[in-house]
Parts: sequence; structure tokens; C-alpha cells
Amino acid sequence: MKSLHQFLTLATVAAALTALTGCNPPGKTEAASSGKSASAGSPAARTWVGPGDKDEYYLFYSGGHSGQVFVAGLPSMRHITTIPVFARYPGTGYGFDEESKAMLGDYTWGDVHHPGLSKTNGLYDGRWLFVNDNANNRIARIDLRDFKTKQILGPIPNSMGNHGSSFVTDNTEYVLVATRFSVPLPKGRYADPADYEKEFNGAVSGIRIEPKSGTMSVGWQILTPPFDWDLGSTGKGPSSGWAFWTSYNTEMAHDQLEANSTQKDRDFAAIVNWRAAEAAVKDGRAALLDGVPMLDPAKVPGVLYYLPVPKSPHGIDTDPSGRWIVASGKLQPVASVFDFTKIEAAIEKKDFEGEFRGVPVIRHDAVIEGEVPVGLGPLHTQYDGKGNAYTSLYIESAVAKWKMPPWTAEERADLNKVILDKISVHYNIGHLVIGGSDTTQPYGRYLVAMNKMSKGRHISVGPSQPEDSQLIDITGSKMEMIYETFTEPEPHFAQILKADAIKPIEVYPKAENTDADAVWEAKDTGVTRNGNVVEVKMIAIRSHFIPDRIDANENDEVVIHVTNVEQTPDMIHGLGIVEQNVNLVIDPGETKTVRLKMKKAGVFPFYCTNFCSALHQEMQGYLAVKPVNVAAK
Ligand code: RUQ
Ligand code: CUA
Repeated sequence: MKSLHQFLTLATVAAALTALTGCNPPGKTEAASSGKSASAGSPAARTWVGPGDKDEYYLFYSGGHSGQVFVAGLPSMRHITTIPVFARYPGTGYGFDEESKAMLGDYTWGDVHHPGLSKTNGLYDGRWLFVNDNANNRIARIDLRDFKTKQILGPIPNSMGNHGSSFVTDNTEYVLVATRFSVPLPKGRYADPADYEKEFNGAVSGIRIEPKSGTMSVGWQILTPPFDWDLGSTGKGPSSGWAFWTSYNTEMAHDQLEANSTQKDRDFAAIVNWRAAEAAVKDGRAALLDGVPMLDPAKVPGVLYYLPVPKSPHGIDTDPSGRWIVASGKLQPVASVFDFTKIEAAIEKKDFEGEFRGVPVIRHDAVIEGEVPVGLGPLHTQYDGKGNAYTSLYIESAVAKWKMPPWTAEERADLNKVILDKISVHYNIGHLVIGGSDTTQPYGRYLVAMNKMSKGRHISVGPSQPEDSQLIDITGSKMEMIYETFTEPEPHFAQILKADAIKPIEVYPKAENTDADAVWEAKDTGVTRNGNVVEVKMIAIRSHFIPDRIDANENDEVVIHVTNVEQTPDMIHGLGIVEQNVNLVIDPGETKTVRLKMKKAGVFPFYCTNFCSALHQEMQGYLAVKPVNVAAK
């Protein structure tokens, strides 16, 4: 795939590196001479995607409280685009036209944590990317056909702080969601936080996905005690039909959680049989709470079990086989490996160590396979599909690579022996991602460490510092750091998708434009008045708008529908109206609408915001607004 030119460039880069490091013999990189394996050439060679060449993978980063999703390429780590989801984004005009404005509602931000790709038969199918909003209890669907946000569901009833999502089931039946904070339910009810244990509740939810359209709706919810639900994952193989979430704060503290929620040595994970929950709702065993079906697990046995896991856990990750479930306690330096086949057997035999509010607590020792001493501050675990697990160590600023069960008797006797490798990251890693780790067939080639601190590993940009992400090659027996990049705050989790798994469209085909207000020819454009409403049907094409003059009166409502009639990729036009806060960006073949109230008279120029041709600058016009007293004459 690489061109001759590129190889020449690589040789030059390698030579330059050698020159810089001085003592390396030709062809040997610094990494190689320092005894680390350099599995396929120098790090520079392995991340180098030359001008005109393309990356092999997409990296979909969550954008944290930016409310967006960042798209980068792997292995180059180059930022390619930003998909706005929960926040306005002038760059693509998102949140300025009527449709996206309506989707955003009154919220101006979101907090994106965990993107989840849609799946068919347990593998990514390249249809949709779901992302959650921890702040305003929403979940969004991005269509990978055009990389646009198509639906925002929420605020989800009975959910407060949608952190524990977006976890997608094997055939995208559901995106699973758990509430982080507990509140008096239904939302809007007041209770004194001092009565937390009695009055507050949490919930886990199944967001149903319509198989053809991807339309999301709340399928079912399960009421829980006021624990703080944290992270989750969905089952597969033997655990298909199940889902798992960790919680912190089984102490049910309502204040000073730093101390009060870290008392117990174990917190509960939720083991949820979502197929049973779905069936129970069908059988009419749910009660409506705030308009959605809520199951009480004490009255509907079999939908929920608790599993004690050590201490203040964070990540809980099902392995590609679906048999092993790894939970990490932030405050214990181990990753606990649970055997789902034993969990099933324990449920079958009622091997419980008690119950909590009518929900059985599975006996920990009956289902634990081992506690792997991974290191300090374990958070999340990913899998390479070759029997290895990789756990992020926040406190240690490292990634531990370790061997999954089955273990030999010798390994079992001393689980230090299953730790295969450790690599430092910079600094305080949160999530990490391996492509396809949550599917049955991980790609297992690269690992991206998403670090919470960058601590000046970049030229200074002042106090507001970016986050640091590092690319690690995991093809060899030793992990190898090969690249580092920076993003705006704050990637939590990410998903990696093979680039050839999708074929996005680059123009909206004219035949598919169903907008009733779309116009394609000059003769169909125009300005019509209906009482106080002035409606404009407009065309944008290199390098003019038709019409390029709009007349209105003060206090009129002006409704503009613009169709970009181009069918050429990258021929994007914009419509900016000066001092009117109008910023439409219209992709080829797309129609967008904006409504504006003409609050004051004057003549307001409008222009194309996207440099589309040599005469782009000439692509302009006037919105002429007469004052009321003149208009009346
Ligand atoms: S969290 S650093 Cu919001 Cu996914 Cu673990
Ligand atoms: Cu159209 Cu610039």
C-alpha cells in the first residue's frame, strides 16, 4: 500500500532519527538499541501515514464536556473531524438550523463519556455510534453513513447522571444505561437528602433500538437502591442476554462521598438479565413510573442480582469469549476475574451470601476465578483477542498486560506470574481502548491510552491544558509506545473501527432529499409573504444564492430554506447573516431551514461562509428590513 515515495521519505526519517541519536547503527532505532522489540520498523515508520495516504482505522473519541465526538485516524492519530452531538458547533452549523436546534432543546452542553458502536452478531456493523450524556441524562445516535447526529433521546426519565452507558448488546437490541446519581423518583419530587436511603433511588435502563431506523426509546427500567452506578458492559457468548454494572457507594452515603462511600471493602456489581427484564415488561409486570415501564426487582425475581466486588470499583469488562468478567477496584491493586459460567451456576443453585432489599447477593467466593495483582488504581480492562487483558492503572500511570484464564496450577498459586508486561503512560491514564475489545473478535493491534493529565508534554498553551493520548503497539510480546497526541478535554472512552468497514456518503443524493421545502432550480426559488411570515426558498450553488435579496419588515418572521444543489463532494456552502446569529452550513444535496424574528430594521448582508470557489467572496446578498412605520405606508 505504501508508495515508493513514502518509503524514501521513511528512510529519510529513519536516517534523521539515527543521526539525532548518534550512536545507533544504520537501520536500528533508539527503541531497538534500548532492547525493546521493534516489531515492524521504527515507531515513526509504524505511525507514518504520508501525505495523500489514508489511515487504516477510525478512532471515535468521546469529547467529554465539550459535548462532541472527535474522529481521528489510526495509526496516525491525526484529528480528522469533529462530530457535534450535545453542543452547538459553528464549524458544521450544528445547533443553528431548526432541526438540530430542536434536537438540542434548551441544553447548551453535554458530557460525552462512552461511545458504543452498533453490532450485528456480536461484531461492529458500522451503522451507528451511540454516545451518552452524563450531565443531562441523554443518549444520542450518530449515523455513520454521514457522520451526523440523528437523534437525541432524553432526558431519560428516572435517570440522573447518565454515566453507565452506552453499552450495546450483541445485535443492537438495546443500548444499556445506568444512572450515576440517585434522587427521589419520579424526578421533580422533593425529599430531604438526609433521608437518602429511604427516599432516593437509582435505575438501570434498556434503551430499545428500532432495528431498521435505529430510533431509540426507553424499553424498560429496573429500580435500584441508591447506589451510584458507574461503568458497565454487555454479555456475549455464554453471558449473552446479560449486562453488568459496577457501583460505588453501596454505603448509600449522601455527603462527603470521598470518605463516606469508601468504607466497605466490597461494593455491589449489578448482574442484569436484560432478556428477562424485556420479557417481564411484555408480561405486564412493570409499573409505569414517569411514563416508562419500571420493574421492581424484589417483585420480579430473576432480573437483577448483586455481586460483591472489591473496593469502589470502576470498570467492569466482559472478555471477547463472554465467559470472563473483569472488575477493577480503584482502591485495591487487583483486577477481579469472575467466571460467568459459575455465576450462572450460582444463580441456578441459589448459592447466595444474602440479599439486599429482596435482591439476591451472589456468593463472591463461588464465582471468583482470581484476583490479578495488576498494580495501583486499576480502572478499565481491554482485550486483544489473543488471551491477553490490558488494564489501565490510574495511580501508577501505566498499562498492565496480563494473561487471561485458563491459568496453570502454578500461575494460579501466584497470580503475579500472569502479569506479562507493564508500560508507563503520561500521565494518570483513565480509559484505554483496543479496537473491537467489546466484540467477539478484537483487532488487537493498537491500544490507545487516554490519559487524564498531559503535564506539559507539549509546547505550552497556558493553564487550560489539553489531554494526552498515547498509541501503543500491542502486536509484540512487549507493549511499545509509538506515538503521542493531544486533544481538547476530554476523551473518556473511544471506539476503533476498521476504515473499510464503512462507506460514508459524501453528497446527499438529490433523489433522497425529502425536504418539502427543497428547491433545485432557479424557477422554483422565491420569497412569499403570508401575513407576518416571509418564507424564502433559496438555492446555494457556486458562487451565488438565488434569491440574493430578501425583503421583510420589522417584526416579521423570516423563514429561510436553503438547498445546496451541488452533487459534488466537498462543495459545501454556508449561509451567514451578519448580526443575526445565523450560521447554516449546507452540505451538497442538503436542505436546511432557519427561522428568525426581525427585531430591528436595517439592511443585513448575508454571505457564504465556506470557501467554495474563486468567486466565493462574491457569494453574498442582502436581507433588507424596513422599519414598521415605513412598512405601514
Ligand atoms: S469513566 S476513567 Cu466516565 Cu468512563 Cu473511567
Ligand atoms: Cu459558497 Cu463560498
